[in-house]
Amino acid sequence: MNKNKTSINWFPGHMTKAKREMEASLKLVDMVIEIRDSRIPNSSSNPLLKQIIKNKPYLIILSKKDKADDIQTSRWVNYFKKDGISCVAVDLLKDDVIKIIKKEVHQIMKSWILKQKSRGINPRAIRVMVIGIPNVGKSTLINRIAKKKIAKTADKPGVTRSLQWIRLDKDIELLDTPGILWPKFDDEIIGLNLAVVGSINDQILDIEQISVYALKYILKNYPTNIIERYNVELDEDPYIMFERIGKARNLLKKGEIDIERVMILFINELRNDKLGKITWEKIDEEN
Ligand SMILES: Nc1nc2c(ncn2[C@@H]2O[C@H](COP(=O)(O)OP(=O)(O)OP(=O)(O)O)[C@@H](O)[C@H]2O)c(=O)[nH]1
Ligand SMILES: [Mg+2]
Repeated sequence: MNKNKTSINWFPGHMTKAKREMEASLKLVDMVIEIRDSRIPNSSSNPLLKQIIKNKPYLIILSKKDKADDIQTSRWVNYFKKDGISCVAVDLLKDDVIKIIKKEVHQIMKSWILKQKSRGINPRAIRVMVIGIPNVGKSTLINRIAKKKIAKTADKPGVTRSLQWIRLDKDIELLDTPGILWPKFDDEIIGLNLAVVGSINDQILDIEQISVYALKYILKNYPTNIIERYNVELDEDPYIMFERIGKARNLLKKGEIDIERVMILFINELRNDKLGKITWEKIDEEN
C-alpha cells in the first residue's frame, strides 16, 4: 500500500547535521527539556539523546496526556522519577504549562543557583532548550510561552548565531527554536508505535501491518474500548474483528466486506482518538 516518504527523511546525512546543530545550541543552555509523547514514552525518545545532552540537567515532559491511559502515565512518571529523572505529564493545549515548567526548572536548577551565589556571582537567567522527535508538541509548548512573553525576546551578545530567547520569568529564558531529534526507525515495534499515534505518516509500514498491530494490542489491553466504539462481539483474531467492524459499519465492496476500507477507517478513528485513551507502551507496576 502507501509507501510515501516521511516529512523529514532521516538519512544519515540529516542525522549528522541535526546532531551537530543541536550540539552547537546545547553549548548555550544550562538545561534541556525533552518532550515525549505520553502514549509512547519510550518510542518517542531518541537513543542518542543522553550522548547529545551529556550531563546537562534535564526534564522530561510527557505531552498529550489527555490522549493517554492515566494509570500508565502516572506509572511512567514514577518510573522516571525513581531513576532520578524529573518528569511531568501535561496536556500542552490546556494545562498551565508556564507555571508547571517554572516550578520544575527552579527545582532542577536549585543547586546550580546556590553554587553561583556561593561564588559571589549573581546568577544570570537559566537558559533552557526544548528538544524532541517530530510531532511531540515542541512548537505548541514554545508558542504557548511565547504568546504571553513575546515582548521580552532578545538577542544574546557574544553568540555568533543570532538566537532568540523567550523569557519565562526573571530567572528563566527559553531558546525559541527547538531541537529536532530523529526517531528510532530501526526497531519495528517502535516504528509501529510512532505510526499508530500518527507521528510518522504511513510510509515505512503499510495500513495492514499498522492496523493489525493496533487492533491486537487494543483487544489485549483495552477490549472494552472496541465494544464501546463498534458495538461488536470480541474475537482474538484481528481479521475476524475487521470483518465484524466492517459489517457494523456497512463497508462493502461487491457484497463482501471491504477489509482495506475497514483498516483505513480503524486507523483514522484511532488517530482521531475515537478509541479512547490508550498507552502503547505499558510499564509494570513494580518498575
Ligand atoms: N491533545 C493534545 N494535542 C497536542 C498536545 N501537544 C501538542 N498537540 C498537538 O500535536 C500536534 C503536533 O504539535 P507540534 O507542536 O506541532 O509538534 P512539534 O514537536 O513542534 O512537531 P515538529 O515541528 O514536526 O517537530 C499539533 O496538532 C498540536 O496541537 C497535547 O498535550 N494534547
Ligand atoms: Mg514544530
